[in-house]
Amino acid sequence: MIRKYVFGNPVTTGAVVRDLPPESGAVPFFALSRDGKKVILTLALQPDEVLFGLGESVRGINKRGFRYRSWNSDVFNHTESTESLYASHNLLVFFSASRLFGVYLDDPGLVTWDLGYTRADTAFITSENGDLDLYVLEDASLTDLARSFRRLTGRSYLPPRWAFGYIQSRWGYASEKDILAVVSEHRKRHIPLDAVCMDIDYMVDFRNFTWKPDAFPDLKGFSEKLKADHLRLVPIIDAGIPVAPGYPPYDTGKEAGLFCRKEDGSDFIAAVWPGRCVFPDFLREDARTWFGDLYRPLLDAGIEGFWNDMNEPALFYSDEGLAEAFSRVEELRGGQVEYEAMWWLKDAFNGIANNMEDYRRFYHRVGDAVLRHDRVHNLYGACMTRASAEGFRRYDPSRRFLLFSRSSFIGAHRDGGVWQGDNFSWWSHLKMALQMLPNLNLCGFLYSGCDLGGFGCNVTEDLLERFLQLGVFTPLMRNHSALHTRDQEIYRFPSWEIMRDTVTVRYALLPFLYSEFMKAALADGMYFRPLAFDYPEDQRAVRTEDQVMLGEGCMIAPVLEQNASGRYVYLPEDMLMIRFRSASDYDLIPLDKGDHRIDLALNEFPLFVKKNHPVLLCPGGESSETLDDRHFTVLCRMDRRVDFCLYRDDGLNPDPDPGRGLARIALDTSLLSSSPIPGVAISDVLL
Ligand code: MIG
Repeated sequence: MIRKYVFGNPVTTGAVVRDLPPESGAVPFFALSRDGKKVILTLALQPDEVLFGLGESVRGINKRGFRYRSWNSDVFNHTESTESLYASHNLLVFFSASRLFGVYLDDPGLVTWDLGYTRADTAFITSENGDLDLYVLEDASLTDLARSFRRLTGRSYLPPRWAFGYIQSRWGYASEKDILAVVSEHRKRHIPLDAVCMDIDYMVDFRNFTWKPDAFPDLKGFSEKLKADHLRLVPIIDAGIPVAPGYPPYDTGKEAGLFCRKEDGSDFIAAVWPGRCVFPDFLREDARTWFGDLYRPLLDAGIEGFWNDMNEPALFYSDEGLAEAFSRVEELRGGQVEYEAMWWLKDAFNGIANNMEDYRRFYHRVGDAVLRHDRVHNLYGACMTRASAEGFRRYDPSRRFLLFSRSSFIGAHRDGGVWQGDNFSWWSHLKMALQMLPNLNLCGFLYSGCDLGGFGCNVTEDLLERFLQLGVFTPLMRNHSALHTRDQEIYRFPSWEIMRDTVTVRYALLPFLYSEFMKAALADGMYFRPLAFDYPEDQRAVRTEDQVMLGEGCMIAPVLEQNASGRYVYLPEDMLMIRFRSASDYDLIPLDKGDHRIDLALNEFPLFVKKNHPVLLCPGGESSETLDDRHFTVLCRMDRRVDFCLYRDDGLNPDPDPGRGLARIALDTSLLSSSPIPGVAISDVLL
């Protein structure tokens, strides 16, 4: 059951696709109060209550015990104390022995989630705007609730199948030559690879939709040449458009009046990579259409995938902010800079980026309404994603394009995936990435993954290897790193072979993982889930923070610690452990329900599988297009006949029929008699 309550005068965000009549009675579960225009929902938490949701946010899978703020932020430096990340996903599910319900705030402004922070036993949820649609969801199970929420907000984005291949990225690849070197190092060593990202260095002066003519003299020819080798280019696009008369996107956008404006009607200007920029008013349909069509030259050059960046929007500084900082400094010039003035001086420039004052300086025009940006801040990136997706659909409605964005809001899960933003080469960020994934899925973002190896800071070999072991299972499997950090491509390291072997596991599993993903997406389900969804009665499982369910029958439990030679794993039921070293080298070990210490050398990582749920391995390949997805080795711990459906399609059809494309596989218990491992069937299947 879903109930909707309307407060004030909400902005239409497009997050919800079902039109529900608003209720007139009191909101269940919560006490409601107001502070000025703020709406505050208060709830006494049950002692055993566990909270899931908030998609991209720091800390545990269970969100209880911290304060989070929905306010999309460019936070390269995030830590456990960071209240806002790049995205805002305002769904929270309350789960305890006595109740199960979810609350969703369709509110694009600042929302604070005080979940046991001010008082350990109380949740306070505050909408700063006070204008919102509030939804309360009740269902019999967590799984049902997640599905109801997806039906409310729409089906998840479907990426093309090649987007499940390994992607190499680095800020700094600046030419065909750089990219070819990356490609040839992978191909030469048989490290599978499907795509290479192009970061801002491919552009002329960081201007969107341009590319350096010297570095990419024939982009179309280049992309075709790569495609012949089953490789794709994935360029970045930023939100800002440089103020540069003569640069067509500026001229055409200016002419049509499509940029965000200040109160006085002039364009809002702030610096980002290309220098002083204007910002497309993505909330407007005409601006989205205009922007979506700007991708055409790149699409014409054969590009089939993009990543959208800086769309919180990130602002280095505004004209006003810069002027203010200088005037503060001027005031102090020549005087004594003592204790307090010193901090003041420092902060004059420190606080200049992504400044709240700047977010209050500009406006969006939607229909007749003029909305100050801070009221709708969290919608900006989502509307950019929508602009791109609509542009791709207009360009070629017959195929899927790869698209992943840094900033997002629920609703954008229909149009694209997300990467988890700038992380660091930290073990703690490896764990954080794992913990975010089930909550991102709950909020609809199935196609996601983190910067494997870490974006900022210098990675070490063991950390990259452990990141890749997580990445084997994340839909987006991309190694990405920042300019000036240590080189992070697999081939840079003496132990590249074990990393390559890890990537081969991804390719052996690719048809199976793709199938699990598509089945989840098409049925409004989740690819990653907290264990609580499968084992709601099991208190250990409900509170497990370092293991995650995958697809219908699997569970992952990556090594998250430096120098570990293994880890403890909790099995909520009897499972089969597949301990991988490579696509062709793995152990099959049936394990009983309970606690296990698992040895996992640096090159080993496990996949746990429920009984009577098969895992399919194909012989692999070096790209998603060349792998052999007809011959499989099927692995299954079983105690009855098993019927399984593998979902397959051309990987491009934008509107697949979930009922078709299912290859049926039947496993009979007679297979067990010939197996070297008691209770585990190992069978070759030809589809
Ligand atoms: O201010 O394009 O998150 O992935 O490499 C940094 C350069 C801008 C931030 C993205 C990151 C990308 C980087 N960008």
